[in-house]
Amino acid sequence: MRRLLAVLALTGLGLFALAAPASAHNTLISSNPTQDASLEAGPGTVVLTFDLPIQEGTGLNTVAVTGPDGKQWQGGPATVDSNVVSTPVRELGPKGVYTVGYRIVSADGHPVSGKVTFTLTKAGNGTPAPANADVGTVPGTESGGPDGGVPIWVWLVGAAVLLVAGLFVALRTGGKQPE
Ligand SMILES: [Cu+2]
Repeated sequence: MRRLLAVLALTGLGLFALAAPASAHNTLISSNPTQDASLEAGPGTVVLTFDLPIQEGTGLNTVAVTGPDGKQWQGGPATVDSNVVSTPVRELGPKGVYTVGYRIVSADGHPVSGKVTFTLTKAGNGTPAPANADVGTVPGTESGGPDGGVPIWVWLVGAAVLLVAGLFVALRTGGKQPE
């Protein structure tokens, strides 16, 4: 019985070690503007704060501000400072819902995408980014799951391998090996 418990404990530890990296995706913890904010004037800058540092690199991280007119309103490429990614925003135009779509690369190398929306309640005098502006690729068009990480069968196979290994160790150390 103690041996069985040891095997279960080992297996549990192994599963934990396997599962830990999967939960290390960056998570958006705050934004400015906040989700569902109502603004009378454009924010000037969009700031997205994550719980973990973002991997830096040209073109790795993109933030796009799409207006109610479907046009792009970000003023330039996104910049990363540790766990914060920010993007300048042009003076806004039509009132309505603006969507901040982001795609960043997690500390653990996995891409994370999502969006924040806010509402402009008074039309501004701004003009959208020219169609050929270098503002990075527009994120949010790919439809992968919220994870985009390792498929579940990898964890299941890992668990099975650990279980077999645990049983093997238990049998070897059990002193009842078949001759
Ligand atoms: Cu990950």
